Amino acid sequence: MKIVNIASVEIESQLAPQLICAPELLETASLDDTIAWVSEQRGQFEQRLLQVGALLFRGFNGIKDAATFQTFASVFGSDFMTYVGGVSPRRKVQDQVFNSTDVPRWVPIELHQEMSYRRQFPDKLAFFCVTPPHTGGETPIADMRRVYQALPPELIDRFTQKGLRLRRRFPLKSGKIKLSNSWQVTFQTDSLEVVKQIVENQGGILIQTQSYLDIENEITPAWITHPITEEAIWFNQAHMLHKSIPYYWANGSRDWRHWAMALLTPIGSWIAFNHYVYGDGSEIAVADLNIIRRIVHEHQILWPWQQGDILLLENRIMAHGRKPFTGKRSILAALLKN
Ligand SMILES: O=C(O)CCC(=O)C(=O)O
Ligand SMILES: [Fe+2]
Repeated sequence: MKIVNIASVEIESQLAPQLICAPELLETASLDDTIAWVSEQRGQFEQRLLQVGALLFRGFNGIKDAATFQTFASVFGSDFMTYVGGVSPRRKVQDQVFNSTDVPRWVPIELHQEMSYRRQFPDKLAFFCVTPPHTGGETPIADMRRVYQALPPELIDRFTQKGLRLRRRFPLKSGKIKLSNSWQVTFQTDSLEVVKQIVENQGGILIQTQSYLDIENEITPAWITHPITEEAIWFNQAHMLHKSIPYYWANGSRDWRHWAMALLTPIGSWIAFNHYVYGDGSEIAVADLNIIRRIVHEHQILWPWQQGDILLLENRIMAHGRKPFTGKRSILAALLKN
């Protein structure tokens, strides 16, 4: 088949996500032809990804399910990453493909870079829209290089000096009320010995008490320098994985469930939590977290999903989240190493 140069591909916006519409001959092409074309252009796509942080592939009709999406995603990475130790509830739907974070539709997911609470995180993410939501349900994105530039320097200093740590608590025995993933699901094992090994290999600490499994993740920096472009990037999830988040959602919300959640937080966050502290164990000021939340919010970009869309993100540069939605919504995800 004829390979079309990327220069002739329609590019509709200079802003992220940069829309890559399939050339006409690819609209009815087979999977093999689609993959051949994308592979041919990979170098140029990668270059753009470093500039804008997000590409949105539209009209690539050869990609129609989890299996074909996995093949597409594999063009952009040397390997896939597992999700062992991740905080989101997600199920595997294909060897290397998961569903996107499975939390109730009224819960907003704050913008974040995937697994930035770990020293090992994916370089890229790919999302595939199987079923778009009826209303809402966008995957907002924000350029975290710009967020870094916009943050007050004194706040950056406070975070830089101590570094950060994610504290996690799991009930030892999962009760009837499921607040979050159990430790068995999170670490994909039934053995506490294996969990201990995983945590300690990553430089974290595991403490087992009578009722709980308390984990302190390894210390991570608040921001990083991009290994290729050398730009500074705000890179942590303290504004999201923190006991103050339900109050932030409730503030100004007309959804009673956000209020209910805030009211239940004192009990819920005793039983299970994901909570960032500074590297030395001291608490982060909520006022600082609210500044970060506001600045991330100011930088978010929204666009509506269409069925068949594939979003490719540079995971260091571009944060992503999820807006509450109505209707059925099915988005698949793959985590990639460069
Ligand atoms: O459902 C989405 O749009 C993205 C949710 C998310 O943060 C994830 O799956 O990593
Ligand atoms: Fe995510």
